[in-house]
Amino acid sequence: MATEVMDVPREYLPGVPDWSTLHKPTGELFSPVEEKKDWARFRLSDSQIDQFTRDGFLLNVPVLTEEECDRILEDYTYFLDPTKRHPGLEMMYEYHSNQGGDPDKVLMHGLGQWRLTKLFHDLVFLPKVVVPVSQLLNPGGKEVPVRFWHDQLFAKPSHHGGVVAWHQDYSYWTRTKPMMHMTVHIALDNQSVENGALHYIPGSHRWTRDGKPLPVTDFNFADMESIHTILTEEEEAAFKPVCGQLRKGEASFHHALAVHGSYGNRSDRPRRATVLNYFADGVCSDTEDELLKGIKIAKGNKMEGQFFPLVYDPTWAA
Ligand SMILES: O=C(O)CCC(=O)C(=O)O
Repeated sequence: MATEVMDVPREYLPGVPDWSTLHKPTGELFSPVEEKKDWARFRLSDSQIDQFTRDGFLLNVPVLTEEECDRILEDYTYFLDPTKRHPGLEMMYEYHSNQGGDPDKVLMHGLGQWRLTKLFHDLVFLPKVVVPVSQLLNPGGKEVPVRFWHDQLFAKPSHHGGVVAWHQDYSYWTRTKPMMHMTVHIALDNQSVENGALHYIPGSHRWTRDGKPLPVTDFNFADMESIHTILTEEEEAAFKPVCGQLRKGEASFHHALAVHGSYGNRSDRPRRATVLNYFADGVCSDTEDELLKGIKIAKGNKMEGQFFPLVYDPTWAA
């Protein structure tokens, strides 16, 4: 991969910028941090870090205002409204208008929206997100430099949202090593039991098989309880879901092995979320195949370059 310095957006098609070519915020969503000392404002407290270490997730961290969510939801229509498709939609790594395929249980799922709009691009660099990720990737230890892996959209329309089956994120990411990954789930609507909030299993970030994550039990996320076919008796006994109940603009941070999932949307309002996935600088490709659509990095080589920007380095705050 060529140079790391990407400070000019390049066009994908005439007039359609590919925002992945810009490795800093545009300023559209938030004002960039100017002074070293200002990064400290975004740090989590020790008790938040302890909670994450104990449970494998941290809930209800405010990262966006309602107004910022509303602006992002306008961009969201490019993915939900067939009359408003964004030019260059094919830059996305994946786009499923209904991942499970059942027309009565719609789940829109996409990856790669950061390449399409300034707001989704800037979200990747949000200090309220990247500083905590740096802290949580090495809780109790030294903060680490953080790179962006990919983003995701999950939307469930009112009354017939599909489920997202219980899973550990790293089960889908073993093509990158070592496991030093983190997920940030941002609610763009208030989440409740009724509208298909994300749920988490406390302590499940310690569930492995010979040092590896649990195997994937459903690639389409559609069979909610399929994970139970592979759990031990002890894991079954500890399987006590906690509902995130995130408010609009709040985030949850979850460990790459934390089991999480969400039920259908029984309410009369949509449930839309945007998700950011990161890893510690130094994580390498473990495959000669594509890592994401059209993107390859030779096995054993560091994940970096256009698609995996450095989003935070603790030395920026030192
Ligand atoms: O939005 C959902 O229901 C699923 C989200 C998810 O799997 C995640 O945030 O990692």
